[in-house]
Amino acid sequence: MPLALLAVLAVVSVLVLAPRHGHAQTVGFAQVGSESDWRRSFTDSVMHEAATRAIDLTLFNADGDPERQVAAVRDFIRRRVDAIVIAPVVLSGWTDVLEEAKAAAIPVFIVDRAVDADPNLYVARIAANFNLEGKLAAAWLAQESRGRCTILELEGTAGSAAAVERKRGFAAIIAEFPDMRVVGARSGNFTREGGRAAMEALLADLGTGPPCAVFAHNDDMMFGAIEAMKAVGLEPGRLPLTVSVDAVAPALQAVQAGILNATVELRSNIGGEIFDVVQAYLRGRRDFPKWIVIASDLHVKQP
Ligand code: GZL
Repeated sequence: MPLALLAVLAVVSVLVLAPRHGHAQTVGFAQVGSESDWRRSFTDSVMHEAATRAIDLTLFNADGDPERQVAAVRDFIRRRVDAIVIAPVVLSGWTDVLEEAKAAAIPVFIVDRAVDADPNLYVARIAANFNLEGKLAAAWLAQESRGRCTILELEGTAGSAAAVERKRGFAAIIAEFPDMRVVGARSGNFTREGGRAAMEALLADLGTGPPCAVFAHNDDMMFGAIEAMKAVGLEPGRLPLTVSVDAVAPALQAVQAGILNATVELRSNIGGEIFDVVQAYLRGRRDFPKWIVIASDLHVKQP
């Protein structure tokens, strides 16, 4: 191939790959925290994908504090990043800062959880269907218990979309079975320690014999609950039955060991889906669905 043609191709390829404006795309990512195995895997996925795409990513870890998270988004606006990605700790308190981002013409993408705000204030939400996750967990338990079960429920962070919708979906299914009911519920804030403390309190309050089942809004709380159940002589996976959400690697191991009976998968490796949407928007695409759903799947012991 003539040298001149090679030179032209080289120049064209650089121009095509070069980010808009000639500088690396800058993205501010306001993350919930680092409360669970799933969360840490999700952060890793986003950071890895940004590095792969030469995106200049600023990660803010809110450590579960909604006010700090909103303040971080305001800082991203002040710094005029090209795009803002938010995994909101809780549903409430987002309208003002999202309006400020819109006024600054900085696109916002909601990921993982959800906000109670006008959908016109963000480009799209890339997240799983938490309500379906709760329904999948309840449907499995209804089948496993033949529709007769007293249940203890470990709830996630109060006011978070994941906790609200998992609880709502679970309740919708067990309402179809007159002999299934939640006899105790407490928040473990999506952490292992929170799950253990909540389970200790629920077992103490229960007084009577062991519950038929425990439903935890995430695997980390279930791991703590399993510690608490074993400490009082219960055999999680046999009595009580155990079902949770996330399907992190240790949970899949516990499923195969028969200690956790089922876990609903929540994909954490969604950094690629997120930046596909962000970069398509920055290149000019505008026809995104408001909710890009990440699939959820139920995992039980494999033969
Ligand atoms: C759900 C996510 C939840 C996980 C927990 O998308 O927000 O938060 O289920 C994490 O492990 O703490």
